[in-house]
Amino acid sequence: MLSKQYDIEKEKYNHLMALKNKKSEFYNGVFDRYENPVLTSGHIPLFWKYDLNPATNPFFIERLGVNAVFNAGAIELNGKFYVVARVEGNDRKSFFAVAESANGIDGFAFWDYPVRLPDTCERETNVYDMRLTAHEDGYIYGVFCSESKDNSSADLSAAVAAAGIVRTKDLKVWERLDNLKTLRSPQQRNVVLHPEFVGGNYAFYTRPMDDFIETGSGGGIGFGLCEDIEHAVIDVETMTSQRKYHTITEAKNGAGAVPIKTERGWVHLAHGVRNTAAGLRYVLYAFATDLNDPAKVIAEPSGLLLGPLGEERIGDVSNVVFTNGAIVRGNGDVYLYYASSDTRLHVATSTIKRLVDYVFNTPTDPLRSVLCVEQRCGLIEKNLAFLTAEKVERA
Ligand code: M1P
Repeated sequence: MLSKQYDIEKEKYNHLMALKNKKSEFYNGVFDRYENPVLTSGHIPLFWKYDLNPATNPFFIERLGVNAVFNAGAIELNGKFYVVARVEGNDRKSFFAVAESANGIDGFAFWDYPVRLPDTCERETNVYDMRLTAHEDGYIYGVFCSESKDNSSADLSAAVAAAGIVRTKDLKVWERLDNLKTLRSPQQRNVVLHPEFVGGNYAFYTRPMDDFIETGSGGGIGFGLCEDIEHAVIDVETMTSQRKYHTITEAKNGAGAVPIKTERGWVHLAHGVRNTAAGLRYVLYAFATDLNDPAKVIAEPSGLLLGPLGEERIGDVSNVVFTNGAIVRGNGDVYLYYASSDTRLHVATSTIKRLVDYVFNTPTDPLRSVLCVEQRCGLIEKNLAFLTAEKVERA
């Protein structure tokens, strides 16, 4: 017979699953935030964590706990919203799990089993942050970080990050392809496959790194082409969105969701990292690239688009928001899935029209305080004149 505690824990789980999400009071005109996260460790089915048989688990002890559910790739299939979340066990190893929802803002339920990735890389210790690209070749590709121990270093924590590639048609059967090789960059993380062929080639956004943590000479988000997706090799990586001194991308940046195609250009939602006395701060930002040349930046709004707010600031790695997935519906609605502080997953909703307005009409960063003041004074002057004129009209 099931333990009484099972009923208590099941009740808590059911309550969480039934929670309706509401827009929060946050306003910036670009996107809406929601009161509740869409996925947390509490959304993990009990049968993933407990041995439910009292004969082998008399104290109803959690045998395989889950620490966090966060960074998720996202895709719409047959009208339903799917995320492939990063689930981190209490053992610190991450894996992927599919959760689905009818409306994209609440009711996300995990499938019975996590994703069983084909085990083709013997040294791979950890996998995380899958970006899902519905490519024009007909496959859904999952590009993720494949992490292995760096045996060439005496440092126990030294690791090597590479981009693993899988493909599927249904999120159930996954075919593993060769990891991406970038001939000029020793490490890669935050790699995203572009959804269309570029000059007949597969195109990747990369993030060249000298080291596992530091990007070093890696100047920002790279872009490279390869002919063969099954054995993907990139030689030259050109720079798209570059890191800049005293901006939100100073320490590093990385591609996030798959770029969104709009009439004006590809809209990119990425993350930028700066260093502070309290550690690294991760925020989301946006930029646009040319429709015919997806590496060429054509609009760069100043500063952050979405930063950690309230409880989002706190977690396993505090002061972090991170995205690796968005869903764009046929009607132009955008569902941006972002995680906070490497702990839980949220949604923010917007529309293509609003994102395009934000990306193309937000002033760029003039990069110096004195110029930022001028920029702001220009806005104030314009508004005060407008308010004066309005008053006259209303009188
Ligand atoms: O801990 C914050 C994020 O750190 C990494 O991002 P980046 O490679 O840009 O530093 C990733 O490991 C990501 O999963 C994590 O959320």
